[in-house]
Amino acid sequence: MTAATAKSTCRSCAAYCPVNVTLDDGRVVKVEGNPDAPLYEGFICPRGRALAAAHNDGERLLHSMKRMPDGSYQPISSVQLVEEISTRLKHILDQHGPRAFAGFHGGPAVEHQALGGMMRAFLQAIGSDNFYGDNTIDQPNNAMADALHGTWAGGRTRIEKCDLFLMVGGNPVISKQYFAQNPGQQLKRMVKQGTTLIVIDPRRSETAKRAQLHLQCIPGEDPTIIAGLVHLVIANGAVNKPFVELNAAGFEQLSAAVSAFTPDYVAERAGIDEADLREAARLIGTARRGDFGSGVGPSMATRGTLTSYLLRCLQTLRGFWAEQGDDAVRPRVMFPRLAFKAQPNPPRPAWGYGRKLRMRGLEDTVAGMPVAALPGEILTPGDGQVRALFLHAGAMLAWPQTELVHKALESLDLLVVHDVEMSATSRVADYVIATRKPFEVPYCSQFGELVGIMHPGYGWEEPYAAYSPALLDPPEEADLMEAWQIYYRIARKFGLQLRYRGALDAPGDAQPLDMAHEPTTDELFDIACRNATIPLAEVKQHPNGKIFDAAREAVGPRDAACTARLELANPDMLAQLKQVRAESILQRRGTSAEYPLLYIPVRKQNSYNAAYRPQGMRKTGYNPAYMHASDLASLGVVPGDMVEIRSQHGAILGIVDVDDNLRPGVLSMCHGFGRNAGEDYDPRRDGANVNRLLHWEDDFDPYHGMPRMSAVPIAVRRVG
Ligand SMILES: Nc1nc2c(c(=O)[nH]1)N[C@H]1C(S)=C(S)[C@@H](COP(=O)(O)OP(=O)(O)OC[C@H]3O[C@@H](n4cnc5c(=O)[nH]c(N)nc54)[C@H](O)[C@@H]3O)O[C@H]1N2
Ligand SMILES: Nc1nc2c(c(=O)[nH]1)N[C@H]1C(S)=C(S)[C@@H](COP(=O)(O)OP(=O)(O)OC[C@H]3O[C@@H](n4cnc5c(=O)[nH]c(N)nc54)[C@H](O)[C@@H]3O)O[C@H]1N2
Ligand code: SF4
Ligand SMILES: [Mo]
Repeated sequence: MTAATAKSTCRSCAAYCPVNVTLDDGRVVKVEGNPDAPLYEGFICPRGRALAAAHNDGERLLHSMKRMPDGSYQPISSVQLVEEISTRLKHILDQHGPRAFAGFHGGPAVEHQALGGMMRAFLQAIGSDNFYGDNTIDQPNNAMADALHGTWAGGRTRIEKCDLFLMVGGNPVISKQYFAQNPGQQLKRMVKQGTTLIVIDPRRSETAKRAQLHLQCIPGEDPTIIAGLVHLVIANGAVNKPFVELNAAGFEQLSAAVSAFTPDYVAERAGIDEADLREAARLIGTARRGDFGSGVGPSMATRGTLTSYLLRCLQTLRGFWAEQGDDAVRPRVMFPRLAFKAQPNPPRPAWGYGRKLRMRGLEDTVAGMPVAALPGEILTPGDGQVRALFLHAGAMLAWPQTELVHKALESLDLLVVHDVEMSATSRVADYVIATRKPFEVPYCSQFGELVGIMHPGYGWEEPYAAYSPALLDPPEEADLMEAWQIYYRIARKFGLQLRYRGALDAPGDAQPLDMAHEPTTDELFDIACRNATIPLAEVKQHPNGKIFDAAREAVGPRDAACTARLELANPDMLAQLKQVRAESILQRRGTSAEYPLLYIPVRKQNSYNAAYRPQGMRKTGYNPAYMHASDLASLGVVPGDMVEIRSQHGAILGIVDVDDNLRPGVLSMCHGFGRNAGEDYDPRRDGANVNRLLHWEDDFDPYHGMPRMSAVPIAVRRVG
């Protein structure tokens, strides 16, 4: 057989770049960008190219593994695995009831798109509400703020119509969160065409470098800065009064609440120039149309919901939402058609769903079940204790307070992890289910579209859709399962009838699955997409993906009967804002002579959270601890030196590097590195796990429970 090129899609992050895959004798030899695909301009990043190495990695798991009594792992056939897991789970459920089981839907869902639907179907069939996901250690602030403020039924403004874009604590050039299709080029073009880019970030990030104005703030001061901008926009007379009078409530209360956030107070507190703050307010106040985005920075530095809420209010004060007649952004393609209207969707409750969990009274929220409660729900005996967990995530390297997470996972009666390697998280599992690689499973853009409905940084502004079939079979000797299959196969053993549906379908719309003949992933896609605006069969005709003009929607007029209003004065948010203004800044920030620096997260091109890194991606096997040259000098260290980084909650060893784009006093380091609690790690080989510096109860959000994961006070000292 000779080499042939096939079309597919990279699923190594949620940008879903179309790729051309060169196959030789059923082996992936090369992965390149697909220049014939719309929107992406042939873009591919190093992690996409590394998919060839990822498919051929000799360390790949080809068989599922079972932990033996001595802690070692032995291969187990998938038939035997399903048998054993079913028996053990049945015993747990019979003894302790359905809530003893929890599922966690994390990063790998980007690759395995039928997983979420099947996990929900299984939970429903056994009667458990324990569906956990990443959102409450990521950006729950978006869903929370949308609920508290209300949303605009016309959607956001198309980027080419904006003469301003404000990015708060996000770095799309690297993360592809916002402008996901070739972000560097998109931003370059946008700025060239005259759109003003403002970035608020303690680091002069790759995105900030493209901005006209960069506010290089002290981490954790986003609520202060955004309140200051709201104040200035009001003081400058830049409120879009007709828009606000028609569409919003609470203007007077909001004005009063931000009045103490004067430019001098804000600039001093946030460590920025007052002139820059005023300039940002002027640009926001004079732009005719604009849009705002935010990333993990403000979300992780606590009070993320307040930051996002104030950003929504600022957008509303300026009327920066889609106008009647606009071409709607993110129209539904793989979901049922949605009418866009130039009117508000009213606020709705953001928290208080479901039952109270036993940890700090946390409960289900619009952003999902609080992950912050899960380690405690596992470790605390009594009714509601989680005893069996199926985990699709790199929890050991991605969840705060590593020691506690380790203790919790080790204490489970049954931990099942899906993986492609014996990762840090796999090494605490009872069973590791060996999983297929991306080109061995089909891809459908419905999941990406769903993520874009929940977070404005994802999905496609245009009515784009794509489907890629599985390109190759796993190696002959392999015995693998797709992530969703474990749920189906256990349900069959339990004699349960599963019902499957698309993520936006009503529960009553769920279709009974054939429990005698296992469906294929393609058949599950067919069910999930059966109400799509563009039939999946039509999408399949276009191997490069396609912009489907038939799915385009114009923003319609306001309903004559519409009385909904966007809320500018949510009492909880304004109470939090009052607290921000009243508090002792240093006490809240937590820096002191003992902990003089602040740790912040950063994302790099070559690593993706805790996700598997193929050989080609392991060049910098570790995660350097970046600091400004002036901080290195005052510590007496040079790049390559080893330091101890200590927070109030724990300490790690790191290898320092210089990054003069950082604000002095700030240290940045990627998460997703290091080894497990109790395992020795070499910071030059394995990197270090920054989650050891964090604690679930540190300055946590009272509703979704997310703790402080940025702006963490630390001390750094030289070792060795
Ligand atoms: N290559 C790559 N891409 C990824 C990922 C990856 O690991 N690698 N992860 C994916 C995931 S899971 C997500 S959620 C997205 C996240 O996407 P982004 O939110 O764009 O993530 P980051 O690149 O970490 O950007 C966060 C920025 O916030 C800044 N920051 C830190 N603290 C503060 C603060 O207190 N205030 C302000 N204003 N800024 C602050 C940091 O300096 C940084 O530039 O990226 C996704 N894409
Ligand atoms: N300190 C700190 N912690 C963070 C963050 C931070 O910025 N700082 N970011 C948070 C955010 S935003 C997020 S979204 C989470 C992400 O955290 P996770 O949801 O854990 O996501 P990943 O790290 O992408 O998960 C990858 C893990 O899944 C395994 N895996 C399982 N199945 C598969 C599969 O089929 N294919 C592949 N390739 N791998 C599989 C991989 O080996 C790896 O262990 O981390 C959060 N944690
Ligand atoms: S940005 Fe890179 S990792 Fe993400 S989908 Fe595109 S090629 Fe894959
Ligand atoms: Mo994330």
